[in-house]
Amino acid sequence: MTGGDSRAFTNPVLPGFHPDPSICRVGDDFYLVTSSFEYSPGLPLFTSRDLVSWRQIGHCLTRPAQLDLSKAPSSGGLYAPTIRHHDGYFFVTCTNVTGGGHFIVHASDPAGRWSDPVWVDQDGIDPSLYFSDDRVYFTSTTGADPDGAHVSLPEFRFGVQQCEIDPFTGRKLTESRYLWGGTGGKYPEGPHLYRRGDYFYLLLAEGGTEYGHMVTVARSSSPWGPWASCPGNPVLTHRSTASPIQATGHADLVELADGTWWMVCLGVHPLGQWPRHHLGRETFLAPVSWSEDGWPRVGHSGMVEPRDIGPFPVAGPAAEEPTRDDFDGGALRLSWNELRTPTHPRWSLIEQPGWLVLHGTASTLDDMDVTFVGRRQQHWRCRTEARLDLANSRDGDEAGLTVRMNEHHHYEAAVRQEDGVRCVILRRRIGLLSAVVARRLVGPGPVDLRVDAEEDWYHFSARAHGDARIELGAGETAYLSTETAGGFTGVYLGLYASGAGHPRAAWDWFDYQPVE
Ligand code: 6LW
Repeated sequence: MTGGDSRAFTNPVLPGFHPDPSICRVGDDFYLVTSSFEYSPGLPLFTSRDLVSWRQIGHCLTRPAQLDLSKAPSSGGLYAPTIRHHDGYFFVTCTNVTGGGHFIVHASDPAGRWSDPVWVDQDGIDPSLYFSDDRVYFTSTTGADPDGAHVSLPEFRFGVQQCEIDPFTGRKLTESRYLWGGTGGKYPEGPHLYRRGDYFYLLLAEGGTEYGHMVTVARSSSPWGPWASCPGNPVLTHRSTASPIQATGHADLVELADGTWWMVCLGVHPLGQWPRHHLGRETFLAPVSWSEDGWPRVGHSGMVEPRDIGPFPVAGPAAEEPTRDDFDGGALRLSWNELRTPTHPRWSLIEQPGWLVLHGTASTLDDMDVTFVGRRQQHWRCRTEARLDLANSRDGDEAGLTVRMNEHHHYEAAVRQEDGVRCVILRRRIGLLSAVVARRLVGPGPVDLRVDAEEDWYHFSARAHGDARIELGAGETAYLSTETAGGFTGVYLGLYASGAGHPRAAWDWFDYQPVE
């Protein structure tokens, strides 16, 4: 169906942990943001001209004044954002569920400096903005306090609430009013308001972000309702289907210059008969058509296709970044993240030019404030390798290459010193079980640490300069999956350092190579 068409594309359009996509269009350019939880910088920002090839141009939250993740456990921090453009400004609204609740930032150049946040006094998660000619509507869920705990007032109803707002100050211009509760699925969330013709449309996710996820829609002639539910609801769901794509939901719509509409949504592509996924929730693209009586229809049958035909010829993989990062520039590539917001710098690219130097502390990968720099795993099959020089180490010092889902679920190949002896080790942490399952002596000098990932396994190996490769062993991907580890994120491949001796781990290069 898609062969030979230059507009053919493959889903997901943004692979790896990129959930809750939100999109806007400015002229011929599209902009997209996704959630980032406990990772910083916060809210990765992408651009595209074809809706399929996305290039990261920055993050919305890069400064401590904008982002406090110090209290964010895994899957705390930044939940679902919304991006909109109005009158020369980009606006992004989001919720820091463990650091202040809803906020709005703005920028005239999305790749440049974003403002400090202004805070919005409305409960719930998943804020959205709708700009009409003279009013700005701020829409979110209701039913969760800013710390993420559900409120249990007797009169309480889960659903969507809205107020009018000044997006530059965050000041509410009206009281918040309850709008709609969806069609009865659990967790009505991810609301977005749009206008098409005579109607306002309220798009919603329901059913929870797991396998019962769905997208529903209602419409009204007023942004305040009353809301008529679409007779075809849910307009998108993959629940109880044999599709390789599952758990689709949390969507946003964009109207093209020609008046056609497209949807971005999250979804997963699970493995196995008892399904599991470890790459996180990814961003998918689907066409939207409108019925004669003015209701949206998603895809070709209310589903997202693994392959489809986009609106434009697809630019191709030219935008992909090179495989090897030599750490030669003055700044980390945009694909790198830290964990949370360390109070003092933990890494440097200038201390030893051409190397990424990590300064470890006594905190380990089991702790919230470990020294860590990592990137998303975006392909089931990939080879990740990095060259480590851990010089002048003391007993208990360790640095390595980790496959991390959260503090309780991670595997790592590392160089570690114990009793005056240097070893390469493989450790696996799964829940409360933690074990070093391989330990081999290694001499002084740099060591290349490698992870070969395939659908079901991670294979770990190491090689010291001039020596034969040491096979360290393997770990199941299943134990790092969302179904085992829980949470809203996906696996990262990261470099870390830890040890009471405050080790200095210098990394010469890092390779990430998808494998066909
Ligand atoms: C997000 C909610 C959801 O805030 O998961 O799937 C939550 N949808 O809308 C975290 O990503």
